[in-house]
Amino acid sequence: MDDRTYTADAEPGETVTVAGWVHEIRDLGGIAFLILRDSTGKIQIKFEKDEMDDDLVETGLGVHRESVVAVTGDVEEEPRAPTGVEITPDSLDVVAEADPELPLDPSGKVDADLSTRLDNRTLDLRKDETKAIFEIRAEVLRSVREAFRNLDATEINTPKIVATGTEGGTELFPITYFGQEAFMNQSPQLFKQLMVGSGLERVFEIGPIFRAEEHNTPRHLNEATSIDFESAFYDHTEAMDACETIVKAAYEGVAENCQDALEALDLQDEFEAPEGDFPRLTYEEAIERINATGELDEQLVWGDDLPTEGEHALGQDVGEHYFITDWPSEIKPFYIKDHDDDEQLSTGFDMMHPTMELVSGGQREHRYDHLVEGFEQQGLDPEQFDYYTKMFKYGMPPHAGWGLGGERLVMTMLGLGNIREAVLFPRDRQRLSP
Ligand code: AMO
Repeated sequence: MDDRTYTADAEPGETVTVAGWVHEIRDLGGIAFLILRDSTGKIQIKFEKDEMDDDLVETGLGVHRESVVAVTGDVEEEPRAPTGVEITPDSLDVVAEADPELPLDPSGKVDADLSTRLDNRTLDLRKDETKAIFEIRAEVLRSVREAFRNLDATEINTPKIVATGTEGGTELFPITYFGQEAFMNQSPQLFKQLMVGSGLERVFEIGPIFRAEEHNTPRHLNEATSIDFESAFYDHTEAMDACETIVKAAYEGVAENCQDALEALDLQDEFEAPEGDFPRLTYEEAIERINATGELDEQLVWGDDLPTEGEHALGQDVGEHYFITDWPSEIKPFYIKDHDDDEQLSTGFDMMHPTMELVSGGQREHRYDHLVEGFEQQGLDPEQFDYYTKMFKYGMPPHAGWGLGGERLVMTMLGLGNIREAVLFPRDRQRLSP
């Protein structure tokens, strides 16, 4: 049973047992301090060498940094201690001794490169700044879930082992499934669409997506967390409204509930939840504005996908979250619906942070004949997707939705230089373990 007192709860006048990691030992001669750290903070343990049991002093001051210890003693007020209180120990147990050779320094005094940190995440997460990222990530997911519930969306979980891909054939991870070829799912796209025709109507999912892309960049992962939304009877503009609501809710949750974590990252002054409506630019306006910046060597023409430098130039120009709407149909996937009055133009949209794309979405093609035609045009065999298309024959309402990259949301919110900072154990070209 965990009957210890958290360091943050130790009050003067009490006798407590605290337990945690040895953060630091400061030996000043006649007096020495052991700084003990737990998930709530740090507390000073005082050793007055001449007045205390020799064994206790020897054990307490001889223990290696990052060992786990349990200390019982009286809590006293001490204005000079970092937290204003200290403990005079009656007993100290070394619960788990740490090797003196640490692969990285959790006190943060010695910097470690990202690769060393990722190889030793347990130690890395003893640092306040690293821990703060994951506390904020958890709050993002919590507040997003709450905001989805406020939109009357039901949380779903869909298979990650699938028979076919949806987001382009080259980015699939094949696996063997009882002697049959299968794949890790790239997106819950088709499953979430099937749910809008069910009695659930409006759904969301937070789960892993797998992309076998070759990119080894600071903003791509091979396993990412997708925050997906889909709603019956929504068009693309209503889906964009929902997207804005969810992203703002994530920021607001962090602003309200993560002050300590923001301080650990030194972001308490600059962190701001976006206000006002996100501007909505058409694709055509976007390429005109990118061309006008003069940042690209070659001018973009209608039908081009936006290169990364183009996204950056436009992001700097716009300076806040924004949408790009009305993309050319030919560069959006088969499931995105075209505008009724112009087949060249799709209802697909992207939502952008000034530095990168966060979301793709759109209204979906819900008419059976058009959908099957779309598969054929993209060179996909509609037969293979029969489980999906056939449900469009039994009453599939118009619908729209989107997918938001969870790690990109955290990365852009905190200004992290590398998406891997926002993942406990990232999967990329080099990393399959830990
Ligand atoms: P898309 O492929 O654009 O759309 O993915 C949606 C969002 O997911 C994030 N994302 C990634 N993040 C990190 N590493 C990756 N390799 C990666 N790939 C994607 C991005 C991206 O904007 N089915 C559609 C969504 C929909 O229409 O509902 C889809 O998957 O932030």
